[in-house]
Amino acid sequence: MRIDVVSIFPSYFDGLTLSLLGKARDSGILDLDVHDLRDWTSDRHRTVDDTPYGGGAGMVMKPEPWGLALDQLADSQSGSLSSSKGGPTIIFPSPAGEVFTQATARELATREHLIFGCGRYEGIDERVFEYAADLGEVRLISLGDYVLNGGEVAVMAMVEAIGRLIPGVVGNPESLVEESHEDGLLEYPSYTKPSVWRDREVPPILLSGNHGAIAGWRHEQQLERTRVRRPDLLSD
Ligand code: 6GU
Repeated sequence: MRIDVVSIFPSYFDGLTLSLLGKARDSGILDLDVHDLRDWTSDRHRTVDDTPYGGGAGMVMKPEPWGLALDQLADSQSGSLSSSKGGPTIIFPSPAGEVFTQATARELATREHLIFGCGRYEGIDERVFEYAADLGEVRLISLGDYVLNGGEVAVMAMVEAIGRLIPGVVGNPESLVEESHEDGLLEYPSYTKPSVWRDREVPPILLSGNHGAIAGWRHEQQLERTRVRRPDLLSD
């Protein structure tokens, strides 16, 4: 999979390349490139924003650097197993977008080429989204119902969630299956040695060696936790 990220703060993403995903990059499974939007400006001040037409607070990101960035990055790998409409999947993180879930991550992990465009200021000139729709499939995606200063932190979360689902990125595929949200339920509680710690015992069933009973208990724990903490997950 190829992932391009465009941002005016590319160094935000240094951390991504350190972790789990660093290995995927080294092994060639994931080709992750972070780009500085200002590389597609041509004025002396490398300007990426301007005042909004119609007035109002804040600044809006100018369309020209985004147009050049998308032209170059969408071209750099066209064809093959990309979005449903051909071309890359172009994702703009936005609190006004669809909410990102594990299902979104699973869907995007099957794509050949993702481009993330991180907006700052009050947003990006609306025509950029229309233009991007001619190059690939455009998705506006939110991390949740709260406001961040820009898309960078959201994109880091999305790239990590997507990247770890690419076959070969997480060492043991079973560790993917038994996680919160993979089966629509929260994860069951885990314990390790010692069996008694500060007068607290590990649930005896886990020491029983009865694997069927343990699986049943874990599933009950998942249901109960989900009922208490996230009843919204059970209601549909
Ligand atoms: Cl994707 N961007 C911004 N700026 N704020 C957010 C968000 C994204 N998701 C939740 N809040």
